[in-house]
Amino acid sequence: MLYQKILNTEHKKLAVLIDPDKQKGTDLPIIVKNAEKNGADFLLIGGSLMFSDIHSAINTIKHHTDLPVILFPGSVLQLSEKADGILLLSLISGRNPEFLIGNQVIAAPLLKRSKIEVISTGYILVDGGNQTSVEYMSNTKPIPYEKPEIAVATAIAGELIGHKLIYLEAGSGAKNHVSTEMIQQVKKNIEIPLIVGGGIKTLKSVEDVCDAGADIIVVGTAFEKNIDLIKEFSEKIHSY
Ligand code: 1GP
Repeated sequence: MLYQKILNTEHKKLAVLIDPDKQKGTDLPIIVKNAEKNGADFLLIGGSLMFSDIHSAINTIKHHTDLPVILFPGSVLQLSEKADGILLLSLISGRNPEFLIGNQVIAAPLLKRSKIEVISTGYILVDGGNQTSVEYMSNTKPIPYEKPEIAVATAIAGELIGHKLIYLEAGSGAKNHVSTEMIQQVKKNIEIPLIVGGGIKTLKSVEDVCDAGADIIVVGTAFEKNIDLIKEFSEKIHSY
């Protein structure tokens, strides 16, 4: 079971986010091989909007690595039975019914008949200082950066509803990652694993989010710019 194997909170984990629109051609094998070699724990694949074909991107990934591939879908068009698992996201910080339950209903028949492991995830979008694609595409308002109490209440609600993970997200390419204050307070108030992503660009920010209590750290943009950071970030995360 992916959930038990990969998402247990005994050790912190690094997830590399692959956006097939950005990591394509020869870049895709390079980043996935680098991720495996340097100790990344799993790959997330997805994006708010996708022009590329997700199935062929997963084929390429699987050809070059044994790392688990977990869908992180921006829409139902990003479902693929070739993946090992899916973060079935419910955008619980928002009030858009399509992203709370509508798309999940559309996806349910395919998920039911497939062998993909489904990991129910309470997805919480937080303002990271700039408007991100996820904010625009989901038509939801992020939680204000300096309102950790709203994130805490949202995360508790997510856990009580039955989600297996909470994902605190500043959005891909965010100017600022979620504050350490917010991460700490959310972590203190939930039992389920906490994923943090969006705007994590430096070793110092990796250290800060780890110290604050993130169990899984997701990085995409920084690795697109400098692939050598995978090794650095992975070593830091696994030193905990
Ligand atoms: C986005 O949390 C992920 O959903 C990763 O964000 O691209 O900013 O690293 P970055």
